[in-house]
Amino acid sequence: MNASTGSSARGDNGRTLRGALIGCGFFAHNHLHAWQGIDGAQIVALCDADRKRLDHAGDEFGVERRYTDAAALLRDEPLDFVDIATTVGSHRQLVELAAKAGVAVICQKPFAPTLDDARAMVDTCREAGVPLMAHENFRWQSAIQAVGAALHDGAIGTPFWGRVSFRSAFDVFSGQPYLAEGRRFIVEDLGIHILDIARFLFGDVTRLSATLSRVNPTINGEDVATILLSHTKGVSSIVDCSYATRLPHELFPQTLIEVDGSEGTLRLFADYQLQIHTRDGTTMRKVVPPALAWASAPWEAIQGSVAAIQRHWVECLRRGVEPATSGRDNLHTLALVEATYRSAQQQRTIELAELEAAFGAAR
Ligand code: NAD
Ligand code: 89V
Repeated sequence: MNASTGSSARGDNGRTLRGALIGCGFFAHNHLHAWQGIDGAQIVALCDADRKRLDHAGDEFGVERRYTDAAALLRDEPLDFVDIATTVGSHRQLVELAAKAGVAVICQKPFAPTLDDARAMVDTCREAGVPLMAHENFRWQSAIQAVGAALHDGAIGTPFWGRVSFRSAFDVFSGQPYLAEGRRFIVEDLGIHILDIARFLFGDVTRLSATLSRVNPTINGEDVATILLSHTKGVSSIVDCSYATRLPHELFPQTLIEVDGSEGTLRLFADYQLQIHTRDGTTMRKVVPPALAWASAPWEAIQGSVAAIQRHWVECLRRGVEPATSGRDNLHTLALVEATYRSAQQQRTIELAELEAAFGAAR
């Protein structure tokens, strides 16, 4: 599909799906580039409350139909789905608008500011019969998918211990100034991805305990988090995140992974080196991000994952199946975020069952 020329490819089993993007800010350009490379879907309209941003994106991607009001967009455009790339404060209102209009929804992370909001969004979409996916893209990175596939194939037997680690000093604040302003920072914005990867690899969580700290004095929220998790499948894992870690070789946005299993070990080292060791020997291979013409350093892995999750969405819509990172699924990741803050604040282990009520009928 090519939005700039108006041409579009069709999926094998149907017409081209008509999508609209709401929120044309910093990250939305990755969504728009990715949509251009996905067969069977086309972004036919854009919406942003900020006219300048709207026109900038519309001109760059050749999308003529433009709205500053999401309600007007949903009233006037015949759509199959909306892709919401605004910041978290507007997510519930926009998801509910789409559900009311009977339009399927993708919603960026953090999916909602609270678990109550998230559950309400999931319930509203379920009642409206509208598919809902959280744009939780990190697990869709090619390196993370390769780790998941190796564990799934039993490459190291049964995992019993893991570590999922993101340590960096990259300046995220210049592109996303709002990240410096919130009372919460690294767990809500970045840890949410790393916790989701831990869930993806090791299964759901029964309890966790966490410590948080702030090293950078110019921001409001925490920028270091260390979380110890017990998973239902018997794995103990550590999720650690930092934006205060100056390394000789800056790794942003790489996630490093260690897994010990009954038959061997798996390591995802820096620069996408995947090592698997068993009694039979050691293998090492590179699991680099896909080469996308529009990718820009150092964001390639994230950009590849944006393309992958949006492709997954189109496949799921066509087949009528729930996306892996559905709104319902994301409640479990959001619960880990909430439990992390609660554990650090109350200096105790949190049983995830304490947050059970938050899942309600959405489970
Ligand atoms: P941004 O502030 O640069 O852009 C948001 C845009 O949404 C703005 O242009 C704003 O005018 C518009 N907007 C806000 N409310 C609106 C409404 N009700 N109707 C219409 N337009 C509205 O933010 P950003 O940095 O692009 O982040 C957007 C989202 O993407 C955030 O939730 C952020 O966490 C997420 N994000 C995800 C990744 C990732 O890898 N998954 C990376 C960066 C950002
Ligand atoms: O993925 C994100 O949500 C981004 C970043 C990678 C910079 O943390 O905010």
